[in-house]
Amino acid sequence: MALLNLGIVAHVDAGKTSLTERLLYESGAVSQLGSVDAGTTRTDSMELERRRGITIRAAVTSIALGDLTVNLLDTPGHPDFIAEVERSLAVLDAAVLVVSGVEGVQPQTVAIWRALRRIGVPTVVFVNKVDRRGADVARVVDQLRRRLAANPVALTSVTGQGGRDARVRTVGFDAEPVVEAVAEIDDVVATRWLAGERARAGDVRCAIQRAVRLGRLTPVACGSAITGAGMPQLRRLLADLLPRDAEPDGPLAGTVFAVDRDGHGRRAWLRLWSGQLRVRDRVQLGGTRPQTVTEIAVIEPAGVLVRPSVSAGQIAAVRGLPARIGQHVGDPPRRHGYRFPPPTRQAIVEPVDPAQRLAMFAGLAELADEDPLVDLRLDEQQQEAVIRLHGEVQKEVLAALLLDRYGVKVRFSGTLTACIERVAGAGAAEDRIRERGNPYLAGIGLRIAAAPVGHGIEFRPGIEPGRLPPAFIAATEEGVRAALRHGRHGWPVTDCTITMTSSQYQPRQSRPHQKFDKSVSSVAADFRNLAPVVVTAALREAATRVCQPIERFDVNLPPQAVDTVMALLGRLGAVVQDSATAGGYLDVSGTLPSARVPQVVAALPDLTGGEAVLTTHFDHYAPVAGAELPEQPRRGHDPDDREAWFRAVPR
Ligand SMILES: Nc1nc2c(ncn2[C@@H]2O[C@H](COP(=O)(O)OP(=O)(O)OP(=O)(O)O)[C@@H](O)[C@H]2O)c(=O)[nH]1
Ligand SMILES: [Mg+2]
Repeated sequence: MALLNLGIVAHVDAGKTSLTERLLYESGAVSQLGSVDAGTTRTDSMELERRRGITIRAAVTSIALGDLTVNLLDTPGHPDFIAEVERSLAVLDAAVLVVSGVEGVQPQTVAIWRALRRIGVPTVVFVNKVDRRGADVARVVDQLRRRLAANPVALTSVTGQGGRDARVRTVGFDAEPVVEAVAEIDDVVATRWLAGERARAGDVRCAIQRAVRLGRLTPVACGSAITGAGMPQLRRLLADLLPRDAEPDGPLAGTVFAVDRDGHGRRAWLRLWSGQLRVRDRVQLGGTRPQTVTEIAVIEPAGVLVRPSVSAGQIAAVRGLPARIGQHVGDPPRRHGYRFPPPTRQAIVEPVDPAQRLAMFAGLAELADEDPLVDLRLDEQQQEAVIRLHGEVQKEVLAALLLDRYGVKVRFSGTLTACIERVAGAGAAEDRIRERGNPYLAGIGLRIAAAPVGHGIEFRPGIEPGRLPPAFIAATEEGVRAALRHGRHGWPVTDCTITMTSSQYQPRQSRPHQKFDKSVSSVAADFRNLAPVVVTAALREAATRVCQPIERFDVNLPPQAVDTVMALLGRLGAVVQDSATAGGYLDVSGTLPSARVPQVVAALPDLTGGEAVLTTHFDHYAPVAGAELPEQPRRGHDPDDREAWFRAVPR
């Protein structure tokens, strides 16, 4: 049976969850149509999602469209949860980009569209809410062309839009405007078209299918998830136009895109690209030891069903693997990664009742394990938990999750700008066993060097294979990564390569009848604990620069406010790059440090009589120094005090 993993993506409130629910209902997967507003949809199943009517976590369901099984991934639209979308994109075969027929293309639509194109996900656009007052499908199609630079082809038409009776009709593949649009990008159709012959619907359909795969054409359908208008047409387009790959045979390969917990424990959600995974198979993930799969539940139109195995193309919830989001089994197909903007703010989380500190740490650690969005940085010495954030809603969600699940009430320190540290040059350091007060039975040499922006942290076990047991290499990497979470100035270090240049260990003592003796044999913890000391020394030589996030802003100013707002922007360190007048208003765009955005947002309503609209999004990191350095929420121990480190982490 052919399979399609289809993402439903869009800006917030476009109707993704309602559309998913409608597709489930129309295909018979649910017998009653759920509603977001009543908190009864299949995919918004978290208590908090139901209460707030927004999607927070991506959720998978499945429907049958004729001989095609479609797994639907309903994703969140709120920008605070963009990382969740990013993970879903990594496992999709195709996507439906939902755009509200009333609100039209939004900044978030643009961001998601760019990501889809960059990764090469075939996309169909669904213009939703044609039943709502103010809906204008033609305007949205025009926005797709102008703001997304898409090549849209409308395959449905609507009558009576803006009211409950809006009706959607199919536009045939052989209709004049469709053939004309396709002829522009397809030679087969163009040849007939130019010769004045009548186009064959089958040819046009195949041409669209090819063009969708290459991202050269975007089919557009419209309708309403609430009234059901346009659903038969959308279902047909999904079945007709999107790729259905034959199930590939081959070695086992899969990607973990979500982790959650149910009443029976932890589950890793895996999309299998090729091969087959069976219960009791032993699987290796990352550098860990092979683990045994204890249960497999496959997403099928009938539900999430416990099965003996999962095959290529399918999505399953797997138990037994300590998998983290983003990890791979085997060698998955290479996809061009796409990273959405990083979180640019951070806050300290504290229990309201100090006696709940341990319970809070345990809860946060579990949440961080399920959701890398909870970028938790535990400061063991100061017992603080710092969370990196995309926005305020994320705080609320985290607080509600901690309360609902773990009974811990928390509060946040004021939100601060989250900086990073970039490595300036190159540095190296080495610690050997029993030298310079090294209390660990481990010797490590490390070289650290700056890498291009966006490279991330790359660890290279540069020493000859076999020189050091793999478990010790893995422990060193763990220690290195942990150390890089706090650079010399306390911010996380990114974009560098760390190469292991030397190693020493004491082999396990294996005299007969003698028990393993930790005092004379190296253990993984020796490497995990020593690595940060060596990293810190190498970083001192390499030096790091603190960089702050800079946002791009666009603001639309009424004439009487131009002078005061421009003066304010100048004072706050904005760089104006462009300005143009339109309809008496001045459109200004440029860059501004993230840390200053709240001040602009707070001042604008008064300065402009509530008339200015400001939008901002992350642009880049730029070095910052001196008085401009944003406030640090916390300081760790002195990075150069080796003795303090050894005392804090005894062997
Ligand atoms: N009139 C009308 N309302 C709709 C339609 N689709 C969704 N809505 C309403 O729009 C609101 C948002 O719908 P959702 O389905 O939660 O939108 P979403 O895109 O999943 O939202 P997030 O997951 O929070 O990003 C709800 O109040 C829905 O009832 C539609 O076709 N017509
Ligand atoms: Mg939703």
